[in-house]
Amino acid sequence: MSKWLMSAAVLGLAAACSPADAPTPPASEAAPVLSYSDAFVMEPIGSRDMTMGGVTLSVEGGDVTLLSASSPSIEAIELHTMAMVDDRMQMRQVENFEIADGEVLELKRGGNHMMMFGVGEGVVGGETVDITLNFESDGEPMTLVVEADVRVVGE
Ligand SMILES: [Cu+2]
Repeated sequence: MSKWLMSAAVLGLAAACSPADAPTPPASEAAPVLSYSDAFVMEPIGSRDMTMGGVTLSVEGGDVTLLSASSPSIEAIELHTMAMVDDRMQMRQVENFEIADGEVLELKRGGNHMMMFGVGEGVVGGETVDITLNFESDGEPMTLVVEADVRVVGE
């Protein structure tokens, strides 16, 4: 059998398993409900334009994946983990955080967190910052806008 024929056979197999044959979920199926608390951004120290922030997220009614975050006051937000590597705390960027139905994801100081770059001058203690969190659930995009309090280190 030639290579061309083989790939045609493979394509034929894939077509037989197309999503059109899969049962579609009932239209009444509700999307998961997201809620949050403790949303915060640390005021950058000194003249730095880099900081971190956190939020406690919970979900009911389905699994969700936190994909990204953005804010009009901040140029870029990354999702970071923190872990001990050779007796030293190290931060690492991750693609996403998964939250299972009924579970809670805590983004906080000293643990999983949001790393923020290009933080605007308006991000000062006592102010609030809107952060848009982008999720995916069962292939559908979801967003949640949280109002984060700007906190000052040591307060
Ligand atoms: Cu970080």
